[in-house]
Amino acid sequence: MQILKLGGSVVTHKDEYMSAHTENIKRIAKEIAEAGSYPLIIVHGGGSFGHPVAKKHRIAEGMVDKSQIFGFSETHQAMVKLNEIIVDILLKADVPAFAISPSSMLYTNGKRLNELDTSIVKEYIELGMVPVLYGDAVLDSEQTFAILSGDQLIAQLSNDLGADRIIFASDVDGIFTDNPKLNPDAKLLKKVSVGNIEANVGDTTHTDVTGGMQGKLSEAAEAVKGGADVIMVNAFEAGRVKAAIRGEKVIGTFLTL
Ligand code: IP8
Repeated sequence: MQILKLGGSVVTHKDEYMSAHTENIKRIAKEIAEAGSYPLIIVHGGGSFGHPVAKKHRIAEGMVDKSQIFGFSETHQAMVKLNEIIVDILLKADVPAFAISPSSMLYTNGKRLNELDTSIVKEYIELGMVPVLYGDAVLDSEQTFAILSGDQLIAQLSNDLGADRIIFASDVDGIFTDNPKLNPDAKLLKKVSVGNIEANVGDTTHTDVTGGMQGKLSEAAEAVKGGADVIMVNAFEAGRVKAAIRGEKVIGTFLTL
């Protein structure tokens, strides 16, 4: 079983409020269909849908004021809208996608997922479907509500369901020796041990309420420790998502123990 994370920078125009990157989503959907490698779970990030809304209403900090409940709902709605666009495109591309809303099946405890009932996800997989989940605004037992990142969800799904491979698709080739957006001499690292990650991936945290790339790496480390192969690829380069799903040689960074 594989899990594909479609980062917010891949499925949305990050600098345009609530603007889906339909062109990218269509190409990637086609690559997924062509790869034809199932079982597969897709998890997508929030990008310019979930993050700006969550930030405006300070949802990640939990409930401090009752008026935030509208913002909590709006954050979830933003994610539902993005999820609908993605699932519609996947279905048109012949990927048997099925939308699953994380906030309807789980809650966090102090921003962390502790127990996750994966039986529903498992049943959809057994039916031959591709569950499509996402980072979401969720109930939290300590702070009333919280933002669950798609990456945290992936780490837990991977460990509970025994995923063989996780593919993190983003807008960068992987992890570099220096920030590639500032230093043209920065070199891509083909392998990085999760024990000594000092990521140089550029600043992706400007609107991310869930910690950007650093947050992603610490969640990915959990999945690596759980036994999954983890690879980071650039989804803006045609063919890389398809090759990664097929387990072929591809430009990217492998995370190891
Ligand atoms: O982009 C966060 O998911 P992420 C989703 O995977 C929301 O961190 C609701 C901001």
